[in-house]
Amino acid sequence: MTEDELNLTEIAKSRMSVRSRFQEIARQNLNDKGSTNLDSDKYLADLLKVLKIKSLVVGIGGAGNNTISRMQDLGSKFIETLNINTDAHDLYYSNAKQKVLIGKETCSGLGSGNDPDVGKNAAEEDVERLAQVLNADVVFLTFGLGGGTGTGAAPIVAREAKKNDATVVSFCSIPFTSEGKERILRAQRGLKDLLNYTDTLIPIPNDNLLRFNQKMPILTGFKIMDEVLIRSINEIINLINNCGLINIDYADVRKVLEKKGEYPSGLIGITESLGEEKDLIRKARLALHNPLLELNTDNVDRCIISVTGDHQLSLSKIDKIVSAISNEIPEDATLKFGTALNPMLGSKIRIMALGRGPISPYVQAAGEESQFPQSNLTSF
Ligand SMILES: Nc1nc2c(ncn2[C@@H]2O[C@H](COP(=O)(O)OP(=O)(O)OP(=O)(O)O)[C@@H](O)[C@H]2O)c(=O)[nH]1
Ligand SMILES: [Mg+2]
Repeated sequence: MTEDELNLTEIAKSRMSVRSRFQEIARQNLNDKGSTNLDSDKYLADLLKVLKIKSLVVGIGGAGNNTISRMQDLGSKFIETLNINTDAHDLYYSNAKQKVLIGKETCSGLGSGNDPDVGKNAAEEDVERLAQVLNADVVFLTFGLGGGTGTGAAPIVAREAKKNDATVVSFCSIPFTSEGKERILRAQRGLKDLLNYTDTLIPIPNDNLLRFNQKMPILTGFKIMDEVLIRSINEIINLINNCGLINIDYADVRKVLEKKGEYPSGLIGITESLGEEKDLIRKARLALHNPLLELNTDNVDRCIISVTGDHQLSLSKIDKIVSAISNEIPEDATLKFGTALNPMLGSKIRIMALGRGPISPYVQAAGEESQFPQSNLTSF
């Protein structure tokens, strides 16, 4: 490897944000007049080597660690994953690519004992190690609110990722009402601590899973929740990695994920249709009005629609999907759509709506320190 290539590899791996990596390459490619050699292929080739957007998916606490393990089991081999826990047993049996045991002094590897203050102190104890490993442009956090580790440590992890200039996207579950009032109160406090450090914040109330089946055993509920979280994260990462191939670029994705306003917002929904007209329209609307999230879509100010299908995906079908969604959001919202090919989907068409603006009623309640909404268990 030449000295030049070595330097590029180091820049690509470095903790610099994608914008700083861009600037560094511009600085290294000066022409005789001392200005950046923007038009040369060498400059463009160097840029491509260092501009790959780095995503990292982080599971915190027992629930988060389980989600990541399932993600790896389901074959997301190319995704960088990191598990963080105070509980050595849980961490050992999880299968993230990287692991960090936090709070050796505070918890001795035995967990937080359901105490978010202990979870928080454990993360603070290892804050330097966390800062080292939280090295990505987009950091996804996943955890269950209501215990001690996820609830207490997630805001510290989010804070450190933001210090490294990452866009932070958090997915968390709100405990089942049946788990008791104390867990709900802890969840509320954890959510409030997160507000300042996360760009997109998507809490998913476990109770909403009961709308599908009220007799569902709790472990089945957790499994379904894990799958919802994994699909959401996978689809956003696909969108980031496929940028350039379709009509959406990373700047569009970043704008949708970035925080705007007092509270972090976020909407995501993924559905699949066999392509018959009525079903396409119904599934497009369902992606926007994700029944698990209870969001008011009148507040969408930016929206990305991604449509994936096989090579026969027609323009008219894409048009139906985009129209169905654009009719449901404010006229002045910025809307972008893109398509991707995935022959594995067969005759199915996958629709993802990703939006900025709608604030979860759970985030609102946490910010205002009022009670969480009561989930009504109407079936779909
Ligand atoms: N999706 C999912 N949620 C879970 C799972 N296990 C627990 N939960 C939910 O996550 C919440 C927090 O639980 P844990 O993740 O076990 O708690 P923790 O963050 O490890 O905290 P401590 O064990 O108290 O230190 C629970 O109240 C449940 O609502 C799981 O396997 N998957
Ligand atoms: Mg635990």
